[in-house]
Amino acid sequence: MDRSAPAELLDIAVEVARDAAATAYRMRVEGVSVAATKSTVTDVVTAADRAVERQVVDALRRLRPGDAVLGEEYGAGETGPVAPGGVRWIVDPIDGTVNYLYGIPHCAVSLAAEVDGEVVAGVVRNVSTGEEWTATAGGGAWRDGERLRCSTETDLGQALVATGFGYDPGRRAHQARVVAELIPHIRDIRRFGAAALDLCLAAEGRVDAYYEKGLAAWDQAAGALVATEAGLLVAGLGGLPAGPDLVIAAPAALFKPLHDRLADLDASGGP
Ligand code: LIP
Repeated sequence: MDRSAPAELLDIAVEVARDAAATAYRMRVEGVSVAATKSTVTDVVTAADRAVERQVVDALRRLRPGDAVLGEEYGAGETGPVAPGGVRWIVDPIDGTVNYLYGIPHCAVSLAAEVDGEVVAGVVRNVSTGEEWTATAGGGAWRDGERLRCSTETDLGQALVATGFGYDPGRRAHQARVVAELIPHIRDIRRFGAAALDLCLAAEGRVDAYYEKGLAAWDQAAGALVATEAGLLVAGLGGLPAGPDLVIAAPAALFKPLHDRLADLDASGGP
């Protein structure tokens, strides 16, 4: 089998993510505290974020020497650039770190494999519940062996929409204004706190749609593939791909009405 075949890469991603989630779980039980802050005083990193990413990078080095790795905590510095046709792994060791710190069971290890800029395999594993979402490009989205299909909701006014807020107070204020203007036009908002899991919940219709500004590649790479393979449209505003400006994930019937509302509300704007 081609060593870079999506199925082969997924097997490795799942093996590595399961071990990583077990480490994160054990370290939570042993007690966790803030090790440092990053972009703002509320943007925290714990010793577990670092230890888990270290473990993932070491495992990938062992299993896939020569592949590149981009991680939230150590960036791309550990393995250097990726060669054409090569594989780059994108890892968020603990997505939903604030939830992890507070003991809220909504945080996950997210690991994706990308080839020539396209994510071809991904896994998101909830550290607390053990729920595991997987997908390969063209191979569908799955949770614990069940094939996933997204919501069939067609009326934005009936849609349950998940979203999130950044760590910068000015950005949060802008995002809160967008929510305040959007909420009369939808069923309700949910703020769970981990983009990778939020995209997976949207993938299986536990919410009808999701959007967020300010996500990094590691927050959304694996979850966006799961969402896409479950039938959601995942993109930004104005035909742009999903990215830091905005990620919108919605079924085809809801995408345009949600997109247009968010565009009117300048959801990709602000700090
Ligand atoms: C989190 C995202 C979440 C967002 C938070 C934060 P982290 O990532 O998953 O969607 O609302 O502000 O960015 O920092 O826990 O890896």
